[in-house]
Amino acid sequence: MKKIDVCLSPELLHLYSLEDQTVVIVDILRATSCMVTGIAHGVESLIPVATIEECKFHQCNGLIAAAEREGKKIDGFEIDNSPFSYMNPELKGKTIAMTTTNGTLAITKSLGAREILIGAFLNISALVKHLAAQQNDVLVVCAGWKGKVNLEDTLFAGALVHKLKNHLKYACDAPLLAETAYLSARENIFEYLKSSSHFNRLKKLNVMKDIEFCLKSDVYEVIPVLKESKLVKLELEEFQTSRSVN
Ligand code: 3SL
Repeated sequence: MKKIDVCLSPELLHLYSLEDQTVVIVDILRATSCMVTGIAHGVESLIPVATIEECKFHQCNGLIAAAEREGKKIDGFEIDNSPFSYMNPELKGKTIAMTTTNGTLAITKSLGAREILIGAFLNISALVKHLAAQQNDVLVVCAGWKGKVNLEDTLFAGALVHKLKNHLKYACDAPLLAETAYLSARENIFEYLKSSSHFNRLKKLNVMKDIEFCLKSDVYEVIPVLKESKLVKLELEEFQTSRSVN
């Protein structure tokens, strides 16, 4: 049976071997929720980069650029880190360079993986179908906050582990821990997160509607996948293989 593991912070990635794994990057509030939303609304591709300088470089070469630090848009860039900004019809067919505090960094730190997928509550069922059908072990990489563990990414990892229970066995205690947290939170994840750090950071920035949206399940069926440094929509044939199994 294939295995599932959870890396609770990118700082722990050195403990995992990535090369045979399908890695799912998770930054529920809000980077991976933005990525799923953008691709679902017709953005052609997203180039995730770790630094503001790299993002600026792409912008100077003609791309639209999204840059966030501490939850706020950086001056001089076009897009902030709200999923609603990625619904803009003007972004259809465009490639966007993107840097965020933790989400894009988690992607660049996972680059040795066999496959990199983007996960959020917004696309969780599509992801479960795909992961159940594909052949690799799965590693869920939680973006956390500046190297520390956060609750919302852990809860999502736990949801994924729980929904894949019949297909993947736990590689260590982290999946069990995440699943236990999810099972105690699942009746009302919004309430459960009220005392968490990033919830309160974003509350101060008056983006409660972003939090509410990012916690919705199955709004979209798309799965962004990293291909040649760009996040694009997972092709229909690849996705259909997984859907026929379930
Ligand atoms: O850390 C990140 O990558 C961001 O998602 C943080 S925020 O939600 O924009 O504050």
